[in-house]
Amino acid sequence: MLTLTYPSSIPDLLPADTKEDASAAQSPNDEVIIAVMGPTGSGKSTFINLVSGANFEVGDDLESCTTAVAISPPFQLDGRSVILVDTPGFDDSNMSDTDILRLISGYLATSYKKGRMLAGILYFHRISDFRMGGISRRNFEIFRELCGETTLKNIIIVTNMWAEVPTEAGKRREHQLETDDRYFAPAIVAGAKLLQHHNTKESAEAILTQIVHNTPLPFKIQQEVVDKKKYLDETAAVEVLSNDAQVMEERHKREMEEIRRKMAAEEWINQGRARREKAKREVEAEQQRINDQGLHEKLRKDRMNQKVEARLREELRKLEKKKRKEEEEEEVSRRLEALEEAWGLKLDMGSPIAIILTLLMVAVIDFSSH
Ligand SMILES: Nc1nc2c(ncn2[C@@H]2O[C@H](COP(=O)(O)OP(=O)(O)OP(=O)(O)O)[C@@H](O)[C@H]2O)c(=O)[nH]1
Ligand SMILES: [Mg+2]
Repeated sequence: MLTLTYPSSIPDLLPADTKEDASAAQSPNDEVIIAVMGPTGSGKSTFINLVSGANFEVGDDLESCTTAVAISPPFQLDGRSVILVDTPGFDDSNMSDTDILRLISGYLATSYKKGRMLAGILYFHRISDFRMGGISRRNFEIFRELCGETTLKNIIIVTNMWAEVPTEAGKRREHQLETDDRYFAPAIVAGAKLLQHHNTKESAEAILTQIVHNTPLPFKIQQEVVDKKKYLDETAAVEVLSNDAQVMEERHKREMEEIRRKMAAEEWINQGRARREKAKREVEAEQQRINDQGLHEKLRKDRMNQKVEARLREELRKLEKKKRKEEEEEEVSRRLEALEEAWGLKLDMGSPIAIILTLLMVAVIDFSSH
């Protein structure tokens, strides 16, 4: 028995002509190769062990079991030498679906490159599953993209675990799977078969008999990767997966964007607040400066005004004094003239009598002006 394990990077680098192909040693060209695929825990390894005598590990708990592509020993069936290829199931508890697809497509691509074509694929589905939910449907969708349309006649959808469900309920589910467009109906219409497996060797052989004489056809992923030299990431099967991954990535991106936007908005608000506060402080400082300056100016002006006023007042006082003196002098000379006239005198202004009279008159004038 040969077990092939493909590092996850190999199919990424497909077209697979650069990697050593372990599958080349698997069987002579006349051997019929049939791959067994389906969700984890659907009974693939159990089926292969039962019919081929292989001893693949079978899961007995909730953990996924098969983690690599594994080839059964050849066994005889209906005159043909048959080998079965066990594959890890999607929804593995330890590996991502992308890694599983890498393993499977890595095997399919390299064996196809070596001229080993599959006679068909068995796709396992537990009839005991009372629902074929989104994940099961998506798994089958990936499988469909891996196979392509034209090879569906080489596909058998195997329902098993019939003992786990009341017969009538099982039949109702089988009918629904067969006829409902959300499930297997489109694939069946396109040529796939739906067969029951009852966990016996005879039942397993009856299923394989339906496929061993098929004309091997290249599956879509083999054509994409080998013939069209596409990278695995560009294949339709990966697209189904990457749609999920894309949705998650986009959601993640949106959330990150939202966080970034909020942070930027907060930063902007904080910066704005800081700018406003700074501007406010500057305005206040400027205001203060202007006020201080105004006060100084006012004080300066006040001081200046006071000085001017004092000077003006002094000037005025001097003028008034001068005017008063002139008026007094005028009055004195007017009165002296009146006296001269009254007394018929002609006073010499420098004479003692004139001085005495003048002083007297000044005193009188002063007295009367007060
Ligand atoms: N009742 C019943 N149990 C089965 C049948 N086939 C498998 N089982 C049980 O289902 C469990 C899982 O079986 P496996 O053969 O390991 O399933 P698998 O599809 O190879 O799982 P992975 O390797 O994880 O992908 C085991 O406990 C089996 O004993 C069946 O036809 N009927
Ligand atoms: Mg297994």
